[in-house]
Amino acid sequence: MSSDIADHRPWIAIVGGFLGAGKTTLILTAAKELERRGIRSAVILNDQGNELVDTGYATQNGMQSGEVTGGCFCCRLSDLLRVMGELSAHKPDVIFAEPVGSCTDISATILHPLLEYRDEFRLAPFTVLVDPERAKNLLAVNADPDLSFLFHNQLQEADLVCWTKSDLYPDCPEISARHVRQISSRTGQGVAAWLDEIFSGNLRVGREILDIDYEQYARAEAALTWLNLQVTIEPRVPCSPAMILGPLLDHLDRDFTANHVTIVHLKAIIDSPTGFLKAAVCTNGQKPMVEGALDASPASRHVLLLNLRAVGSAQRVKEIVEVELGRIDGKLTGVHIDCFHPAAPKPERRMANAR
Ligand SMILES: Nc1nc2c(ncn2[C@@H]2O[C@H](COP(=O)(O)OP(=O)(O)O)[C@@H](O)[C@H]2O)c(=O)[nH]1
Ligand SMILES: [Mg+2]
Repeated sequence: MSSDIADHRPWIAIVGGFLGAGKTTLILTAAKELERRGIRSAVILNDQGNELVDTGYATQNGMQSGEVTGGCFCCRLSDLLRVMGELSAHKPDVIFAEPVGSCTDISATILHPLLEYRDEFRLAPFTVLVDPERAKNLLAVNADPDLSFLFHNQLQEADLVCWTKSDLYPDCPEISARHVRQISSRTGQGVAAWLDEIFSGNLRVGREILDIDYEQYARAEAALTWLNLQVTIEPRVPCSPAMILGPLLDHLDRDFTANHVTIVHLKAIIDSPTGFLKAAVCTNGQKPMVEGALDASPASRHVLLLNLRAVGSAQRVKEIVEVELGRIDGKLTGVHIDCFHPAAPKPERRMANAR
């Protein structure tokens, strides 16, 4: 980290990468590492919809957070600047920002516009995280063309690429990125070194500006379905959060697979007076990765947030979720489901000629 103690401008560190790559997990792990060094951080989460599992998770981890919702950072640049300003009031040294996992063209629409605010903020190089297993699928010749388009563009504009989940995948496919690292948020491998590198000032910020076809970009994003759900559940018989979340995720996975809906990232967080639980899968048939109080005592009230990103029809996805909610044995209140295909990206600003 810069040793210039007279410089009070917070760092803005944008951590991108495909859905489920490990962005939120890395940001929370990095924040803990920075805290150990006496460095204060905050995070800005971003989504096309409201009711974000990531924000719930960041808050559960005690992290100061802000949100830009209803569109990606590039389409909501003024909101991003406003939230950066709001968080700055708490005097963080670092503000991490996590763009939507299907988003690309970040260099032209976010990094270069933000560089104009260098009097207020220091911009770190743009890190793009890559899950090696996802990369293997999306680099294959028979990959889904829409997902593969988004993935390739994300890789191309990275200032720094980090392979994630090295505890699970010690080997990574060959790619042509200039700066590559390997990290695991689970074991901490590479996290401190990554932080040292992005705050060293040695890497150029926004090195690559994409030459991207916005019609193809819009089609690729619209092939995805987004579902954000919030509901309060009062089970007929008090039960633990795991007893609600486990069967619900199992049934959703089974129904999506039977209906040819491809899960890209399904994550849920359930908050109960006896504890909270988070579970996520990044593909159909995957055993959920679970964090939190698996052994929490039974409770009579649970608040569930669920975010799904999938390939398939929004209407079908919503029907399946509604059927599975109806199977929960208890009273459901405050049900709010937002389900849609993302709208075409329309950046507030695009600096195509910045170099
Ligand atoms: N084993 C392992 N799992 C990880 C690691 N980082 C993230 N994950 C899991 O990968 C899933 C997606 O992570 P998340 O941070 O939500 O991805 P995002 O969509 O890019 O923000 C979650 O279930 C995480 O627990 C890691 O380093 N090792
Ligand atoms: Mg996330």
